Amino acid sequence: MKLGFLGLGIMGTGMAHNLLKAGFSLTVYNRTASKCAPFVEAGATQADTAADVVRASDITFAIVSDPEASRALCFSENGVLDGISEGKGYVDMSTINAETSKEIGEALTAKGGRYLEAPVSGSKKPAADGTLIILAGGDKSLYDEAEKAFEAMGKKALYLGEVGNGANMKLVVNMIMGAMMAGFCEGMSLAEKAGLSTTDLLDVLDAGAMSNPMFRIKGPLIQQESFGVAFPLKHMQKDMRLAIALGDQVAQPLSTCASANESFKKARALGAADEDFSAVSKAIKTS
Ligand code: NA7
Repeated sequence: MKLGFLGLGIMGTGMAHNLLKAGFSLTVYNRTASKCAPFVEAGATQADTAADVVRASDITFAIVSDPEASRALCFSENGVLDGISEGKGYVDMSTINAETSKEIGEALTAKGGRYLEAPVSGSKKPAADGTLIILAGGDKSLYDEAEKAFEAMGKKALYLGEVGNGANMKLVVNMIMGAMMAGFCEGMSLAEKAGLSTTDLLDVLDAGAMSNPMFRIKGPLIQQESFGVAFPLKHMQKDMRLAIALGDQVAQPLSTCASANESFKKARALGAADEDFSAVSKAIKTS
């Protein structure tokens, strides 16, 4: 089976490498073409356009920034829609809203293509380690055919039904994560300002029912204000924004998420958009 991959950012880099490692024949494209070089070195074929990747592949995977990027990749000249034809599969793994996903799916299926949304839970390290959690919605035959590729990229894949369910599940999961991170950073800052040791706080948290890998991994980075970039803050804020819009649609109050979103917006304004989402700490500490 010939696979294609579009979008070689933080996530796409790990995922495409894992497909190559698993022995798949892979054609790659990235808007900034220079990012394809390491993949060509590792055995991939580089294409000039997204349409060329789709033409060369049975199934094409994509993971780009946000709804605007997913739309641009699909609908622009020489985009995915130009390359799609009867039976070909397209799997968009970006975190986007259900409306965008449906719009892309409908356009592709109208030309005989098959569409699956499959956003992933997990950031840079799980992408590199092949331990992502894949949340799929859409064409079941495509899901079944993509299973071996999902196994190379993730530790768990769920088929959640129609297009929109995968997108919405991902927004719910990330909304919880964003609210958790904002609450965690508030606690770290409060402890520090109240004269407590944040190392002691991390010990206490890790010993009890709130123990979790995110606090364990991000805690020391927040202490050192050395955030790195596993999951860009601008993408987290985009997910909070999209989750709040989903809450509006179904009349679900999201007070905690909306409040956390304000901290992420402030962090963007402070210049932390391209830092890790734990850099929301900067906005919280200066409030
Ligand atoms: P990154 O590292 O910011 O990478 C974003 C990728 O999206 C990168 O390949 C970009 O290409 C590509 N991109 C952005 N805008 C466009 C447009 N308009 N057209 C085509 N390609 C585009 O993000 P992550 O890998 O961390 O995250 C990807 C997704 O997973 C995102 O939805 C997260 O929320 C979860 P570039 O290299 O800039 O040319």
